[in-house]
Amino acid sequence: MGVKTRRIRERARASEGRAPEGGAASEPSRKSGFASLQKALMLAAVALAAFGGTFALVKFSQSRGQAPAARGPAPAGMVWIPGNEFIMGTDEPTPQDNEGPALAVKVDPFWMDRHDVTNDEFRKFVEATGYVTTAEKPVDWEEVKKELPPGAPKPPDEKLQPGSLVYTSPGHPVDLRDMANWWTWTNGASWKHPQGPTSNIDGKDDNPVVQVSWDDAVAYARWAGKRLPTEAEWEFAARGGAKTNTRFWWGDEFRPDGKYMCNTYTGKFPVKDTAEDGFAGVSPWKAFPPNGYGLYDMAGNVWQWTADFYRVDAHALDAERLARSGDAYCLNPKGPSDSFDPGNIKPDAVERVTKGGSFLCSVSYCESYRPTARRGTPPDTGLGHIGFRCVLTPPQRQDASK
Ligand SMILES: [Ca+2]
Repeated sequence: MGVKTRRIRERARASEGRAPEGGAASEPSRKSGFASLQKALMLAAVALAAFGGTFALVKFSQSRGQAPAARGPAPAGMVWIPGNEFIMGTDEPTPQDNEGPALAVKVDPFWMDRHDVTNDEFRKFVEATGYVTTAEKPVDWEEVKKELPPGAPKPPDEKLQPGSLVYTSPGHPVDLRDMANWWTWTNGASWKHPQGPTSNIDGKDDNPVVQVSWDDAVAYARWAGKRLPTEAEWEFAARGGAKTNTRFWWGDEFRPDGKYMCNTYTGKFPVKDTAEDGFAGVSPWKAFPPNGYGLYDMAGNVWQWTADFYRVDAHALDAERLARSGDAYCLNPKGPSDSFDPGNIKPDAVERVTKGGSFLCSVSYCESYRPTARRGTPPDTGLGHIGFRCVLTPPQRQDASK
């Protein structure tokens, strides 16, 4: 077991046994009680069915010489991700202590949306189905209570109206451990009004849809006949087929030849976004170069929901299972069967993995536009910097799994 693995496991055990001390989690990843309460002020509609808890291991030799899958014609708006072995996670120093240890993984081929689901695409889904997103529904306190410790006080009624969390710059340096310093519960915020009721998405058809919960993303994917990617599929695709892992998908330099490769927060977070990369906030999907697979925005712009449950120690647990098995890699891992985040008020509250970072990520904060970066977010929580894209399993894989 590596040093990092041991550290994560020790931290997990300590948290399970007693309340974590101040240094238990890496500072940027800790959530204050207030922030967690705000996050919990949304419907706790937890869908556990899709991808929970399975984990497949195979002998290295068993898949050698496997014939490449016949892919058929490309579905509209999707690109072919060939699948292969790769190193998931990293042993390098990272701002948050949840990305290691590095793990040998193999994913099978799949189709992936070329870009995040846009406002225009999500509008078509809503018009076709009449779907109402999480943020557009009143908050059910009886459901929210299930995500909070016993005895948590009921918020005032005005906080239980439809709404979501909106980013607001405090305009001055703040404690980065407390996300409540820049996220504000805003009645009337939704995918149609991402910054609150007076905002809109007019002229932003090509922007990724935001303020969508995991439940909303799953509903869209099912309507589209697709699914959310696993964390492993997402991370493999984010590498763009590069032969070696680098800090960013395009290399180790954040700005090669001075060029911005993705939409991040420029300036000192969260004081002032200087928009040196051209955007303070969400950008349209073609604004920055695609990776080697032709995928746009696999770094920055908006975080992307994945299917997996989030555990801070997920990679460590997988590494231990892999070591016990004696196998060479994990095949198509689908994440843990539950959630664990010691930075939360309720460490076992359900969270799903988000990947890719956003326009709010910066060198001075979380640097989460790296492929290995990961975060846990409650599935009933939409935010102004979280969107999603879908994947599709080729028919021959679907047939093979029957
Ligand atoms: Ca930017």
